[in-house]
Amino acid sequence: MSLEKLKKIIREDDNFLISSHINPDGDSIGGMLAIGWLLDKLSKKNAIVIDSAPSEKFRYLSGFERILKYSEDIKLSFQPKNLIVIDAPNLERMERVNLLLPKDITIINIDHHKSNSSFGDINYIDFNAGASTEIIYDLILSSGIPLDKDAAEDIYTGIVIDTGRFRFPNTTPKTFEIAAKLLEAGARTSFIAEWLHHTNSLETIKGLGVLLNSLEMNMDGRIAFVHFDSSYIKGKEGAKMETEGFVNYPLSIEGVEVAVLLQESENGKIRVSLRSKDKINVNDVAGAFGGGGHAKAAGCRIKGTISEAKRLLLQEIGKRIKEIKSEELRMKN
Ligand SMILES: [Mn+2]
Repeated sequence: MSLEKLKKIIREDDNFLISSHINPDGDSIGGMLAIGWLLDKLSKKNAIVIDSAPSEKFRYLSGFERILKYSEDIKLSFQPKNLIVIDAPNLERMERVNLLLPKDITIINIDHHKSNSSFGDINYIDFNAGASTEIIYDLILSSGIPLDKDAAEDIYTGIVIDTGRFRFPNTTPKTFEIAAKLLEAGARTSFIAEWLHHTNSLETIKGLGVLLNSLEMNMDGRIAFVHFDSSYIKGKEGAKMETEGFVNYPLSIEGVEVAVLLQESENGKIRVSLRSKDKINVNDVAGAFGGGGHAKAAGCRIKGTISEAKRLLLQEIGKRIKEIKSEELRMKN
């Protein structure tokens, strides 16, 4: 139903602003670029704007340089009539991009987050999709425009990132079917695997060393905290590292249920990445601080210092760990 509405608006209307959540991941970036690609093919005016700069790791995607970082003096060459938000559970997650929206803008919400609040005028949501780009694949397919290498790589990147390289349970037969079509369409799947997951800069590897040195275990080894101070992030080496995937190292420790990566950012806020093995829903934890994401991967921002953020998170995660522990005790007795 909403697919028909979405197809109609894309075919008949114009002036599309494309955005996603702050700190966009590969699914957000691939998704925004794939939508931009489709709108270009349909000769529609479109611009991609996000609150924070995208990771350079995704610069192999065609059109990467089209992604604009929000600034107060940003000027679009057209007045947006439609907003397409990809991979964001609510509009607040776009942060300052909200300032660009005229009152009467039509909001199109494309997402797969279970926490999505259906905030759009058109909601094209599939909770069973492994990635937002899986949903966009269906949209492109139904538009009749043949996929090329560029669009195929946008979509493939979203899938690879959000399914943890076809590892998470959100990977379905359809995920593999789509991936096969993308490979046929020219996506460089080997290159993407090598580049995204087996290539690191020297600064990244050194940064990982620094991060792992900050490791702190809590609640009998169930929660692992790691953090970066702003002085390291801003420093000569820290500024050049890519932190994507770092949080998976503490998560991989046997017995750990939740891993938390904290990074001091400019505005007095701590950027928090949360990962869970499977017992704790970190989307709920992030939600307690106004953030969101998925049950096993979520993020939020907390005002204050690293240690204040840790204390608050420990309370929030700790009470969930206690529930698991009492459940385990019950099972034993
Ligand atoms: Mn996603």
